[in-house]
Amino acid sequence: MSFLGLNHSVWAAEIKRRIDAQRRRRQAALVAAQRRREAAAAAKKRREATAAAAKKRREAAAAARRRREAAGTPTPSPAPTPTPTPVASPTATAAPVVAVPMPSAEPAPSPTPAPIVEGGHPHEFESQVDFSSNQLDLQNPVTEFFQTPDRLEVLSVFKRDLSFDDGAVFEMWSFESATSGRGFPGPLLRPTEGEIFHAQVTPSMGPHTVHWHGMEPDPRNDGVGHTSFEIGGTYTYQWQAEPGRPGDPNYGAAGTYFYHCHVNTTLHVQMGMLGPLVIDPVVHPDYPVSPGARRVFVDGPEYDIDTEALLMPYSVDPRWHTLSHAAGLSGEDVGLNRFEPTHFYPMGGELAHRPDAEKKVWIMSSLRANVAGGERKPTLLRVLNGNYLPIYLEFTEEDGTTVDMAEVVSHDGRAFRDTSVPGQFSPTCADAGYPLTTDCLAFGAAERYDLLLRPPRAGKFLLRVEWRDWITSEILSTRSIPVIAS
Ligand SMILES: [Cu+2]
Repeated sequence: MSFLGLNHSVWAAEIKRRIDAQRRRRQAALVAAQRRREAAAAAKKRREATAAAAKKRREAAAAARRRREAAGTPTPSPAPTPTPTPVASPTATAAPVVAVPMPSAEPAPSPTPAPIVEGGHPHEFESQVDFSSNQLDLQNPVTEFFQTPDRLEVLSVFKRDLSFDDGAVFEMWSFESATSGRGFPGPLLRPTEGEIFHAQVTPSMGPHTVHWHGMEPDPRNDGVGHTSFEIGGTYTYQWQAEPGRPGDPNYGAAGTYFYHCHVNTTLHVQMGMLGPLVIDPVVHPDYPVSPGARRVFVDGPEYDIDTEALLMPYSVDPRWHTLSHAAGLSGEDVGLNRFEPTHFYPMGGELAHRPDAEKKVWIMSSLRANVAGGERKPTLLRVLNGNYLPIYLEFTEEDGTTVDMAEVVSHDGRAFRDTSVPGQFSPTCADAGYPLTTDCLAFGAAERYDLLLRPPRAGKFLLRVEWRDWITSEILSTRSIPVIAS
């Protein structure tokens, strides 16, 4: 008897060899797991000892300071901490086209930084590692090097049941601004390049953080709970988006981003703690903007402000929406490795016409797009993958025939340019003669793309959104959004 060309006794010996090998591997894995557990326990002990030592050092330093002060020894008096004035006014949320005056056709210079002012308190941490390891939950951290902001947002956190457009109701946690109301996704934040941006965050039901995904400020202001502090009271995040320079791929931050909480991140983001962040470009004299239009980046294409839209595919695993703030953080298994969504939503709509957030959820039911070659500038669609599944988009006729009508102009805040001649002016791909036009787009969690829509004629098209399984690519859900071209 033979099986796959082997006779029976050889095959039986082979099976025994494989079973033995499997048993040895399993045994080795068990031993390795035990060693890992022991090492983790030892590391935890070391961390606790380090934290206790750091706390003692801080207490000793504070006691010494008090003694010095009591003895009247002159100590350098700390500068008073500037208090930010909340600007809960339209200037904080409206996004005017800001024409930044430029003295010449030279590349846009960064604004002259104001003199550095220390935060008004002694440095308590010996190194970045010390800082990262030993201040996990601070109630009211101090903003170091505090500057006067050009734009200030005031954010807090809410929890409420929200009903979606299929009638499903979920407990959601998200951000609200001074003027936004309590809806989902969080309010649009929209600074311009070069502005000093402040977000004064007071998260109720904390601790939480705000991470500025893709902006890369310094660690204190990056809002990653694991490498800096978590906020229980109030903290003012501070950063400045870098101004772009025409033809230079190495400068500029204009584009589509998002912000999200970075505490127990997997859960908190799914619960709704995210919102869109758009950085608008500075206006360069060589690249003025037409009335009613903006540029995607400093020398990028102009688009129509009125029809500019956001599409943020999102999905819900209802089981996750019954979990508590710190579920899974103490080593218990609450199943955050299993994301099994059953509800799928194309969040978003026209940015200039978002309904009152108290109308709860903001879901794209249709999309207006300006016909290619018409008088109006093209429509810009900003896409942001706000869930954990890969997304596939397709533009089609009503009968399903695909239509090349989306020009991809930038990705994750970076312009697509022709950089084939290093050191020379790098035009956009369209200006270099090869616009990146497509009928489809595939993108993963947290990715952003900026698409200029160029429907070939007036009429109705479809934008199909597919949520796919991240391993098998099986289509889990589909939504078709009418695209009305005029
Ligand atoms: Cu959070």
